[in-house]
Amino acid sequence: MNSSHGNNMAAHTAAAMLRQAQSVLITTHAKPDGDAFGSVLALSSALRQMGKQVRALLVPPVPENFLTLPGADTLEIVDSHTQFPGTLPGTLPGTLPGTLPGTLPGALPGALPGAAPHGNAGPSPSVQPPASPGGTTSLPGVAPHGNAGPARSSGHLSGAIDLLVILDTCAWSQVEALRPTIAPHLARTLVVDHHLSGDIAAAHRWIDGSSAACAQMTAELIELLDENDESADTPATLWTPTVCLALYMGIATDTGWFHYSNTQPQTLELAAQLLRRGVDHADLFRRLEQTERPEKLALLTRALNSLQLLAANRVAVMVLRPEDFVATGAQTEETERFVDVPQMVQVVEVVVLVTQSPDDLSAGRIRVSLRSKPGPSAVNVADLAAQFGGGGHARAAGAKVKGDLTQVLARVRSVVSQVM
Ligand SMILES: [Mn+2]
Repeated sequence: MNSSHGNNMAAHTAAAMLRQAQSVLITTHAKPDGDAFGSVLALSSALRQMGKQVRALLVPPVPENFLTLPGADTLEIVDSHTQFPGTLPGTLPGTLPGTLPGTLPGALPGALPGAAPHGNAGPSPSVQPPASPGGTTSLPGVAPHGNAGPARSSGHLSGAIDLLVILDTCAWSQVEALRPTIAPHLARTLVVDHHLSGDIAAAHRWIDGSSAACAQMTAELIELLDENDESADTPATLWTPTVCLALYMGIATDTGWFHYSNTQPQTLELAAQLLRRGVDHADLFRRLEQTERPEKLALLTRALNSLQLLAANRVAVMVLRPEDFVATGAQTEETERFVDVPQMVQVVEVVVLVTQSPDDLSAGRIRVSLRSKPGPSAVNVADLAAQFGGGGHARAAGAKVKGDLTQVLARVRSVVSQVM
């Protein structure tokens, strides 16, 4: 890990930055998973509760079932086919901790009408954005998603953005669509992440590789913001049903509903706290985990038919080809969790899924997903993924590889068998 990408602050410093910012842009990695989505939803919702102006941007694809969660209609989905402006309008308040320049190069002259005054470190009353006739968004390339009603409070930022927040990733490859928007503003960008590898040289980085989920870190921030929110007349103001459900979504999905090795005492303590605050665990499970289409089951059948056991049955390799997607009508993203299935076999230590959907084919890539079981002889699949130009966690990693499917498959078999 490069020193310019590791942790450089504590939770309370990150919370102080959030507290001082009046308008915040929050995003996460493309194709947000439950942790990314839950973290963005929880933090954006909590900051709005504090009266801040917030835009929360998601880079698609975003699973449809996520969009049924309360508060999801405040999030904006970026149109990745539209070019973003290289800079964000507005001026810097100059009140954030650290050394920030007074004015952004390339910023539009002056703040737009309705911009909140800055320099006030305390909580401010909710700033009403100026009316936007007939439109809900002012940033090109962003549209509110259509199936959960119009975005309520997003897209109305008055023009000045104090702080950019990137959650659950520190890698440019995962926020490529927003790179032109973010890159000029790294001096006022805060990364909150539980992945150790990354290359976004944001000035402010709270990175905790020991945390089970970004949502667990987000909960710590919300706890600190809640404690310090002098505007709160009752305790737990920020712990609304929307915030609690979103945080629970994040920690539950990133821990495989609390069965992965990353599950910590703190994770379960947070889960207990969120249940006490009213989260309906069974309802959330059904919303998130029991909404698949029959086409996915047909694709899983094909994946399992392709399964080969190598290295004395300790390695399971599955492959999905473009024709498997065509024959079943399944979508690229419907391979989610397939790689977990062969782990039900006792002797299987490592599972690899090599996928090339029609989308992958036209993008000229092959996706390699790797999983390993915990234990004294656990294989670090992040190291294996690195051999294919990818990365991830020790137990769950992946890579996108250029080349011919047959050749990549042969190389995967060889690399994985060698470490067993
Ligand atoms: Mn995560």
